[in-house]
Amino acid sequence: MLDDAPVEWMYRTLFRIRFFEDRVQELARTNAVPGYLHTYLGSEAIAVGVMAALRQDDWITSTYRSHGHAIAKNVSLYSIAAEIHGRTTGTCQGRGGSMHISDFDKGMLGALGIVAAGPPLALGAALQERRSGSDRIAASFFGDGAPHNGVFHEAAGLAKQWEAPVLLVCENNGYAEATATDWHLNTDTVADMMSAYAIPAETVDGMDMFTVYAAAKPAVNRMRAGGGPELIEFLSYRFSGQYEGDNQAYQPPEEIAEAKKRDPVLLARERAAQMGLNAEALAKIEAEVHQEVDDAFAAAEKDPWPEPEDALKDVYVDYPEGQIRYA
Ligand SMILES: Cc1ncc(C[n+]2csc(CCOP(=O)(O)OP(=O)(O)O)c2C)c(N)n1
Ligand SMILES: [Mg+2]
Repeated sequence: MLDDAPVEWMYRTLFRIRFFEDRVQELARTNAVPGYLHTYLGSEAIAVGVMAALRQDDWITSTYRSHGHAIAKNVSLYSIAAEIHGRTTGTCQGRGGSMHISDFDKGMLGALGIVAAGPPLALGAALQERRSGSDRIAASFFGDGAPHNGVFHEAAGLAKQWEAPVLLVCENNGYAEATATDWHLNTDTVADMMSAYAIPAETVDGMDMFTVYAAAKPAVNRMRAGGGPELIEFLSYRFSGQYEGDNQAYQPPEEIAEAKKRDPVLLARERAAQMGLNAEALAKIEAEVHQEVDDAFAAAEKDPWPEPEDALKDVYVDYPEGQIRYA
């Protein structure tokens, strides 16, 4: 199953996410960007492995922890950096910020601040594609806290009723805010809940990007060939706090240290030679990605801020006279 993995893209993308998020943490520490910031450190392998299994024209939805998903969907680092900085060149012209990165041209339907807001949107996109005869599918990324919102269950139930090609990607990173997963889940896993909907589901390691890919690819293939929804729960660990500034007092230091032994970047570097990348090739990729991240932020930081009146733009659709259409 790994024979067709886009290996070089996966390494580049993994490093893009890690180096980008390292920079976001630095900026947060110096209060250099407005608004809340949630980093994806520790779960990078999930976005990389799933996106490697998807096509560019497939749809995804994301959460407030969205930078990694956007980067892996090939949204430009520059436009994400500019959005985080609130500049007019950002993906939402600086009006969304870190929690609202979207880029429809890249299939990124949106980062959403509301827990479990993504699955129903992905379901709508998947349903539309199936009804129109296209083989595009949709994937929704959400955390282990999402099943506590009723809309998650409505989306799962309807996805199965309609056999919509939606891949439910649960990122079980051990915590929902300050509550450990084994405290807040009634079942052992999120996958366990899916039997209620007859949705095929499995729980898989989310730290090794090739393991993620090997689980996601067959599910994607089944859905693309006409199959219905599936859920994959990937087990990772939240290296950072819930948000930047959270002191992580509730995460035992030894637990963090243990999880970091299987840091997705560490595992990827260990497997590089086996995947056909020697030390020199790997170092070159890492150096290039460092430069990309530097360039993206350097450019974004110089860009203009929106004007106050821009806040009212694009709130309502402004149809030209005589062109209102009701679908
Ligand atoms: C509907 C709703 N309820 C509560 C919140 C507040 N809230 C923000 S993040 C979060 C925890 C979500 O945890 P999880 O789904 O595990 O995602 P993670 O942050 O671990 O990626 C909560 C409860 C919210 N944003 N939306
Ligand atoms: Mg979580």
